[in-house]
Amino acid sequence: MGKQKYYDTALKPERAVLVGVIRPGETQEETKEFLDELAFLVDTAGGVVDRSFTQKMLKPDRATFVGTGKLEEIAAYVKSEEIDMVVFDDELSPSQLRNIERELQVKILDRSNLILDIFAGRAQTAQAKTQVELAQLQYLLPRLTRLWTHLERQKGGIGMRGPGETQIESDRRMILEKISLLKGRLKLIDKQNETQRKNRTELIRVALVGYTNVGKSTIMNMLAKSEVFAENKLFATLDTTVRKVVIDNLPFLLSDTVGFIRKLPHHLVECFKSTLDEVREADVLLHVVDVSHPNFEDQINVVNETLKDLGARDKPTFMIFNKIDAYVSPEIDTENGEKTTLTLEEFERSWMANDNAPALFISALHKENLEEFKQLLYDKVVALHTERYPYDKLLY
Ligand SMILES: Nc1nc2c(ncn2[C@@H]2O[C@H](COP(=O)(O)OP(=O)(O)OP(=O)(O)O)[C@@H](O)[C@H]2O)c(=O)[nH]1
Ligand SMILES: [Mg+2]
Repeated sequence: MGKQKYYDTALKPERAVLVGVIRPGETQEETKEFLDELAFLVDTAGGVVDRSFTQKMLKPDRATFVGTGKLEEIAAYVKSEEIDMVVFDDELSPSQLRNIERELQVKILDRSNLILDIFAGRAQTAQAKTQVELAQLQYLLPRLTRLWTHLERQKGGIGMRGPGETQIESDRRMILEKISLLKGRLKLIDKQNETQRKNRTELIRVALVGYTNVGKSTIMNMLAKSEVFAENKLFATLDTTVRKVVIDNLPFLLSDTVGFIRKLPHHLVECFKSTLDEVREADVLLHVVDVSHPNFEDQINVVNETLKDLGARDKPTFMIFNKIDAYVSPEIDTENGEKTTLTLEEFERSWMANDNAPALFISALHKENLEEFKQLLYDKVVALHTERYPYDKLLY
């Protein structure tokens, strides 16, 4: 049964329709970016996006997320085009989910659910698996009465990986018991990890942080000459990897962690807090940005907010603008003759002038500005080490 479901999914990708609400003040471009990101999530989960529906609203409808007219339109489309699932760009409340399911009669996923599903497919270590399972059960608990979980159980596919069918069918109490069991297991793993971390406190710790898919693992591999899994999919990395890096005989620890994304389900953030201990306890953060992404400035804000949540916003931070090789030069707007965006040089100048967040522009893929990057790390690590161990003779 377990094998069967992956086989089915691989054979015929599920076709999805996306639904998003356009809030007041949101530009067309922003809406497009948000839905593109949702489409990328569906793609990462193994589905194919057929089309998307949007509706301008002050805020999502309490009962049905979009208006009933729009929902009918979606229902008709889903039926005539034989769509497998409808994916909403926000977390649906249990009652919204029920109402929409009743109307659409097809598998409904929301953004949280989709992210959880991708995480479930990616989790490798006992810690990550336990964290994701815990988040999934917490998400599931208020939403036990779902139509499609019964319909789709035989077929499997997106949204069906993870805790498995038995829990879905079982009553609340069983789920609650499982939640407390998983929490206990996580506490134990945390304790073991804490001991491990304590054993290597003498080295300066640098953490790579940033939005998902910006190139953190690629940078890790470049600096540590390691083989951390990197690919053009969202959330390629779930577990934190720590490597010892040596630049000019100067050793320090570099960690690579899970990427952030807007509207990350809060259960998941909670459950992944211990994975992010490495970030919380780091001496320096390298905030990696994909400068070739049209929305990179929003992504910077999302990362800063998440860092604030983690209590890691005040750490010394370097902004590492990656993928300069793929930066799209601005076009001239034909209407007013103005440039649509800044040139890379203009961006560089404005960021370099900001003393609070020292910045560096690189391409990890083409190893551009790699020497400057290493020098920056070297200087910072030496400074921190000297500050912490004034009498220590370093190897350098
Ligand atoms: N063009 C270009 N692509 C890059 C560069 N650095 C990384 N990439 C590509 O960006 C994609 C994502 O890279 P990863 O290193 O997996 O990114 P990540 O930040 O670790 O992503 P997650 O672990 O999913 O959060 C891969 O396809 C990389 O090859 C770069 O400098 N230029
Ligand atoms: Mg990664």
